[in-house]
Amino acid sequence: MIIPGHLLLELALAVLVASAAHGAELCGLTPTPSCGGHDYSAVFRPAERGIDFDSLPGYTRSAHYADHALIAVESRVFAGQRGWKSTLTAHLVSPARGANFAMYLAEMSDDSSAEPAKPGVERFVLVLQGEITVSHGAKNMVLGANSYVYFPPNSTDTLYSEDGAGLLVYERVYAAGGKPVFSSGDVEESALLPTGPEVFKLRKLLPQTADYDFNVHIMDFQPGEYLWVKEVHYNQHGLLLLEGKGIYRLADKWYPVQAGDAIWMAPYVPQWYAALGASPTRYVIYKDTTLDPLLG
Ligand code: UGY
Ligand code: MN
Repeated sequence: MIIPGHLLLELALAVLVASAAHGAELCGLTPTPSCGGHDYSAVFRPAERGIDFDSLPGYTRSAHYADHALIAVESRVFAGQRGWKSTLTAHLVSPARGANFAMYLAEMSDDSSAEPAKPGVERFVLVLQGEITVSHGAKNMVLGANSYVYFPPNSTDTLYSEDGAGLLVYERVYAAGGKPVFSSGDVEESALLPTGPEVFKLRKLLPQTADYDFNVHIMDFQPGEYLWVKEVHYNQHGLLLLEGKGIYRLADKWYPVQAGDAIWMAPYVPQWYAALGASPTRYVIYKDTTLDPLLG
C-alpha cells in the first residue's frame, strides 16, 4: 500500500502532539532516566565487571548433591543450640547428609559460653574473630583470631567469650581408639609442610599420628595457583574459604567461589581448585585421616 506524502506528515505530527500531551519523551536507543514514567537505563548501562548475582532475589550459588554441597554466605541459617549459651550456630555440614563429622559456625555474643562436647565427641575450634577464653583444667587460656584449640573426646574443658567471638567448629564421634590430647596454637606458628608437586602452602593443625582420626589443614594459594592433583579420594572434607576467590570443581560442576563459602565433599567426589582474582586464597579444610578405609 502506498501512503501519500501529506498523510505521512500528518501522522508524524499527530504522534508528536500525543506524546507532548502526555508529557512523555520518545523512547529511543539512547538511555534516558525516564521513559514514559519508567527507567530503562539498565538495558544500556555501562558494562560492569560483573553482575551482583548474590543480591538477585532467589538467586544463590548454593547447591546440594549426594556427593557435595556448596553453602554460600546467604544460605546460612543461625539458631540457638543446646550447650551453647548466648550463641547462634549455623550448621554447614553434618551426619544428616552422611558426613562423618559436623562443621558449624558459632556466633558468640557478650558473656557467652560453651559446655564441653557430648561424651565421646572431639571438638576443634578455629577462632575467626574476637576472643575466647578456654578453661583447660586449672588454666585459663585466651585465644584470639587465627588461633585454634582441640578438645579430645570426653574433655571437661569449657570456653567462654566476654565480648563476643566468631568461631568455626568441627566435631566428630571419636573413632581412632588412641589417646589424642588437648592442644592449641596459632595458625601462623604452625610449620609449613612439604607438598610434593603441589605449589600451595600447607599447614596441618593437629598431630599426624594414629591417635587422631581427622586433621585440619590450612591451605594458601597465590592467585593463579591451582591443585596439581585432580583429587579423588576416600576422605571426606569440610571446607571454609577464609580469603580470596576462585573456581572449585566438584564432580562435574564448576563453582565460582569466594571467601565465606563452605563446601562439603563426600568420599570420592572429584575435586579441584584454582585461585583467581587479585588476592591470595586461604582455606581451612577438615580431612578424616588414619582411619582404615575398609572399616570406616
Ligand atoms: O588434602 C587434601 O585432600 C586437599 N588437598 N583437598 C582439597 O584441597 N580439596
Ligand atoms: Mn582432597
